[in-house]
Amino acid sequence: MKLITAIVNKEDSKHVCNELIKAGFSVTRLSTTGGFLMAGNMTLMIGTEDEKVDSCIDLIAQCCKKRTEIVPSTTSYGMGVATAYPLQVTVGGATVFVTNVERFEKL
Ligand code: 2BA
Repeated sequence: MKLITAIVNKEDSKHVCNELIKAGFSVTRLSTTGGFLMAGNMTLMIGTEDEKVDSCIDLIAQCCKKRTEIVPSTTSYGMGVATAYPLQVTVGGATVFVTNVERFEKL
């Protein structure tokens, strides 16, 4: 068995969850915050059989779009002189980790 941990954009999370549930996967949704942008995202935990991992990842890929975010950034020239400029960052579709599950119990 594997645990798939997928970090997805908040805007995609409802759609991706609905599709995963329709396809028979069990999903837990956690509200999380990206360390770089400090913006909210969603982390999905999906426990599934090894042979279903690829179809789960394919489904996530179909539902999650890449987005461009503009974040404010600054460059310092020393002596208290700094310039602010917008920085373009590409986020997603999804960041996915697949880990082995040693033991799975429902008690
Ligand atoms: P954030 O940490 O808020 O990162 C948002 C986007 O900012 C990232 O998109 C990436 O394009 C950029 N970024 C992140 N750290 C950067 C850095 N040190 N320098 C320059 N640009 C940087 P994604 O790669 O698609 O990641 C989306 C979210 O997935 C991340 O939000 C974070 O919550 C999570 N994530 C991504 N890689 C991770 C990892 N290796 N471990 C844990 N969480 C990860």
